[in-house]
Amino acid sequence: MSTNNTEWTTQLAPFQPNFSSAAEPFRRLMTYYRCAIMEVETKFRVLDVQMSINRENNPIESIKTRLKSPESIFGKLQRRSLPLTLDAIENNLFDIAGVRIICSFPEDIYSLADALLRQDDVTLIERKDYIQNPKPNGYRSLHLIIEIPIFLQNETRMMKVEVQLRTIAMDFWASLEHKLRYKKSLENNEDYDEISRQLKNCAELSAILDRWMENIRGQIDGARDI
Ligand code: 0O2
Repeated sequence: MSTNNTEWTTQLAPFQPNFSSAAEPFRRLMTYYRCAIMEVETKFRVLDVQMSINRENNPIESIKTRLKSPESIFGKLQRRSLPLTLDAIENNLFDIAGVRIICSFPEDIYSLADALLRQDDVTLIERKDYIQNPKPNGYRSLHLIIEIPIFLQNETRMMKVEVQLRTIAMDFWASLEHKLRYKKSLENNEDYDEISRQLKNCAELSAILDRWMENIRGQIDGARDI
């Protein structure tokens, strides 16, 4: 077994409590991801303040962040038949650090994403536009996997972060759909197809709402410019 395997196996305190004293490398890696989350959150907070100077409101409604739990990391590695090593985590799981940006309007999503990706120290690894191309169930959001440097005491480390950008309506739908999907009784429910159809209808309604609200903003901005 490689050193990394040993490190990883012993990371998982919930699964291997006897080895918890060797959890340090895993904890250190998680701390780096936490630092990366802070860096990305700050970048968005700066953009929010700067973009609000030229208009009368802020493009960002709220920011949520999360660090993937050891149980989820372990489960994802197993599902993908990947070795239980720190290298496997860093090289294959790009959603350990997650930053979710909730915007007022769809066009704010693209303005913010473009502004972020123009920054010298941000590298785009992957972009999935589920707003232009919603998932079959109706899910909408813009997903970016980016790589950014974190500046530590004696080194600079490149870290990957998943950024999800959504409107309030997209977030409202995704949060409820997530809760309903994980209800244990749902999968075997004979109404599953009907429930899925209704959820998709709700997603379409939320998209209409987004476009409508954006039109209203356009009208208000137009009236102000006259
Ligand atoms: P959590 O707890 O939010 O982190 P991958 O995760 O990379 O193996 P995939 O499908 O390639 O799988 O990733 P993708 O499409 O970028 O989506 C990953 C994340 O987007 C999910 O993370 C959710 O946060 C969100 N998401 C994607 N599809 C849906 C959906 O249909 N409904 C809802 N509510 N959220 C979705 P996690 O790890 O599943 O959950």
